[in-house]
Amino acid sequence: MSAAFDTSIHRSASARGDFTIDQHWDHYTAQEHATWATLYRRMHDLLPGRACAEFLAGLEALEVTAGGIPDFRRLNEILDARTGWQIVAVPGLVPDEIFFEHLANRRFPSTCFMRRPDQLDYIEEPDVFHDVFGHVPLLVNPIFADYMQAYGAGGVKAMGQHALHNLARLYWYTVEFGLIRDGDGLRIYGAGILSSSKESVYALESPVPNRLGYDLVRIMRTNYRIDDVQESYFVINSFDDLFRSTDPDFTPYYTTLAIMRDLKPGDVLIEDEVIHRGRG
Ligand code: HBI
Ligand code: FE
Repeated sequence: MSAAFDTSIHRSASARGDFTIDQHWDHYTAQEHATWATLYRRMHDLLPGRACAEFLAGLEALEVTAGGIPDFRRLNEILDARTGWQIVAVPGLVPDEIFFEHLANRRFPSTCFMRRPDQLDYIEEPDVFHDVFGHVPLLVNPIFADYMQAYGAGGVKAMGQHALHNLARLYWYTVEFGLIRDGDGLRIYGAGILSSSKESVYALESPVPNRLGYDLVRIMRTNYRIDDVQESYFVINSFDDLFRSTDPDFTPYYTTLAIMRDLKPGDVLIEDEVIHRGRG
């Protein structure tokens, strides 16, 4: 059954202007909860030594476990007390301006449908496992929480400056596929990696992809692939560094970017800080 014919209540269109729906937690089937448990256990086994400490602390604080799809109302009590963030349920991808507007107001739009059992390894759209397991734990971290809000505010602004394609790359290479230094090792913080068992091993351990130092403008020049593991990962030193890199007004960056050529996902430049040069 394709998404277009899926009549699940967790994918039902919103009657509200902000695209939010009710999670309808009581409507999850035993099979949907079991799919969560399978995905959770598989990922959880891989996390020690791979996921960053802040992510693991967030999972623990939220009491997100293998015990089934979490109830957003319960998560929201904890999130609200920690960082003032809220999860709002949405039926799927929402329009960019709606997405940014939520983030700018410390609301994370999370899908609430569960992927089918034949989609354990890969699903193109975000589902509740990707959104809740991958994204929500870091919203417990005060600095990352502020970064996400700043990103939303920046998104609203970028739309008015015709630079959304540039800013979307920042989201991709940080929030979705970011790596962070931990002493002399690397750890994962990107939700797209942390919700994929294959990419959680690949991003850190494969000799194939590039691992390059974080550089804001360089990232905003770089195309990304949505259909396979990444060819390049960018490594931040800390969430504080990441957050502070978004302090300046991006308007002059967008002006410069508009006359620079875009980079391919696998490109390595002489000015890049090369942590690992891929054999891709
Ligand atoms: N909607 N539900 C949802 N989740 C996203 O991650 C999302 C979206 N709409 C737009 C969007 N992302 C993009 O604009 C950003 O990734 C840049
Ligand atoms: Fe995501």
